[in-house]
Amino acid sequence: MTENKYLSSWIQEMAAMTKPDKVVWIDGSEKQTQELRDQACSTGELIKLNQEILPGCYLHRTAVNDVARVEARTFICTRTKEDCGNVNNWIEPGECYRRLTRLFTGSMQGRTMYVIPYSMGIVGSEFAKYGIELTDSIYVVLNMLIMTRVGNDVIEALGDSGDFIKGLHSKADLDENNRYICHFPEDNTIWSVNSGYGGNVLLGKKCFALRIASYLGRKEGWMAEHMLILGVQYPDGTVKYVTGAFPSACGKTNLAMIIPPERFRKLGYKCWCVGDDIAWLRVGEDGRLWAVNPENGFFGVAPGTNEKSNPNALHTCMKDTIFTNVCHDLSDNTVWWEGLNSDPPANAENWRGEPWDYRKYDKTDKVGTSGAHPNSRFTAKSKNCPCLSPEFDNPKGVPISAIIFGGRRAKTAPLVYQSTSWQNGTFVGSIMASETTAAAAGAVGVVRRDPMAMRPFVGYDMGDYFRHWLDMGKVIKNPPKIFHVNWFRTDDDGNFIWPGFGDNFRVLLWILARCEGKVDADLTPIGYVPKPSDIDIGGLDSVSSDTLRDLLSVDNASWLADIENIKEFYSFIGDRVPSELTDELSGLEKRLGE
Ligand code: GTP
Ligand code: SPV
Ligand code: MN
Repeated sequence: MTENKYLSSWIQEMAAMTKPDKVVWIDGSEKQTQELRDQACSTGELIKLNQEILPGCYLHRTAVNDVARVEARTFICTRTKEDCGNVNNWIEPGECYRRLTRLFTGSMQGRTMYVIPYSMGIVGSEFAKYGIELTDSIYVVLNMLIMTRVGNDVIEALGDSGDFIKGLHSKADLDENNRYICHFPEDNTIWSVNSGYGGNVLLGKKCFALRIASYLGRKEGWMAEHMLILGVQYPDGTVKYVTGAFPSACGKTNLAMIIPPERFRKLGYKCWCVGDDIAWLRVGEDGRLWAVNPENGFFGVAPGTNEKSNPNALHTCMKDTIFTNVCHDLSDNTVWWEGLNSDPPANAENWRGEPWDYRKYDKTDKVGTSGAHPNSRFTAKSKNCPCLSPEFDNPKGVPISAIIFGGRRAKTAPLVYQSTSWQNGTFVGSIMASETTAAAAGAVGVVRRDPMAMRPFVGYDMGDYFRHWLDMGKVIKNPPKIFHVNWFRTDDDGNFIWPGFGDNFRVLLWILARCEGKVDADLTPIGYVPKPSDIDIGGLDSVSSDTLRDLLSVDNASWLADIENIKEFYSFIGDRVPSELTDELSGLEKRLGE
């Protein structure tokens, strides 16, 4: 099927180990894709949904113990432990290959091995990178067909080169005690076994486009980041682009598809989505930072998505979509999730496939009682997004004016603030913290430090990663300005104070005005904070000017309390944390104490 000798000998070797009954090449054609969907429906792997209401849509349920990324089972297998760093899990590569070889041996017996040639980025473009994923899961094939650019043209573009990422995945027996998501950055290799869930198995996404790509980016002088890319169009037609790094399930997809409040729409503002999860960033000939979204689809969080919070996402997933672990409405064979509307289906099956009684829903036990799993997802085509940027297919990407970091912080972080320089902005990213969410296995709602929203996704030592950010700052002549936002501040009863979603546009306007030098700000110990009168809250009844003042306030005491935790985190990362950042930390501590 291929004349590329690197490719054919690797596939032979992997097939000799996993022993599939047959090997099938995925060509990206609609005919083959439909045959696979039909086959998956015949075995129950997919459920065909109501094709009149949801054309091209299917439902999939994962195993009950396999519903999120598993960070504890994710490994970066560099030759030396130092290159992996303390934040990542490490297994010596030889030992890891041996351990996983035992698990992969014969794991595809009685199954088909699918060969998926895919591209991250536009096939044939300067910045595209290619991968081959071998998998025994039709669900993985169908998701990769949406999330990446798949087909024979990838094989053609690859030619006789050995420069591709070798991904091997087997569901094996979904044994969670032997689940491994392993990366070998020095070998361009990813091995994933005993899972069938999203980020663990769609190897183009977090495994390649972040973990392996961040490693390559450092080597080659570019950056792979957990960032959305968004264009803001002004009434005069100019478009400014921003990227945003928020931890998993902290609002990237929502911000990426934002619709400005009506008042701004009437004035002629409009927003465009370039990407919702991953950005590859390079320095352009003009000395600015340019961003490309290497993906071709969205693997978005379903719960909370509705006509009001994110109409663009809702419309995107009304056709050609695979839903994973949502609630199945049996009355009309459609889907439902918490936060879709206030009308839960009476005749339904929950994400586990059991009869579901919405009256027993208990907010304190979402996993146990909800219709949809809190980390249930839709896999939908970028092309179906109503606000997809006209630049989506531009292989050069888009020039970035601002980088926005953010997280879920009930207290401490103000609605928005601006760093004072690239170095200070790198520091702001490095001390990011957020309450954990259902996107990864483990406790939810615990504050943890998550630098640049990349804690689970850096393919090498975190200190070296900070150094790479600082180094990049030296070669970007006109660097983006760096900001931090927090949409999640709560009152004493735990309610969000800021309305969020579309109203976040008001903060974006301040951010872009700062980039253009068009608006003043107050310098505080943490950076520049807006003067309350400069955030346009016109038409926003739920936010009084007092509330806004509160949202923008910097409480020195709670920041000082955070300093100890940051110091502990820096020392956990180890001695590769650049001295520029420890200096920034001392500077912050000193300013807070004055
Ligand atoms: P990953 O796909 O896991 O990387 O997540 P993401 O960063 O794309 O998060 P997403 O946009 O899917 O949002 C996750 C959850 O946060 C959803 O339940 C949203 O409804 C909620 N959310 C998003 N934006 C806001 C906001 O501005 N305010 C509030 N209160 N909630 C928000
Ligand atoms: C995330 O967890 O950040 C996601 C979903 O985007 S996954 O693809 O599972 O990583
Ligand atoms: Mn993500």
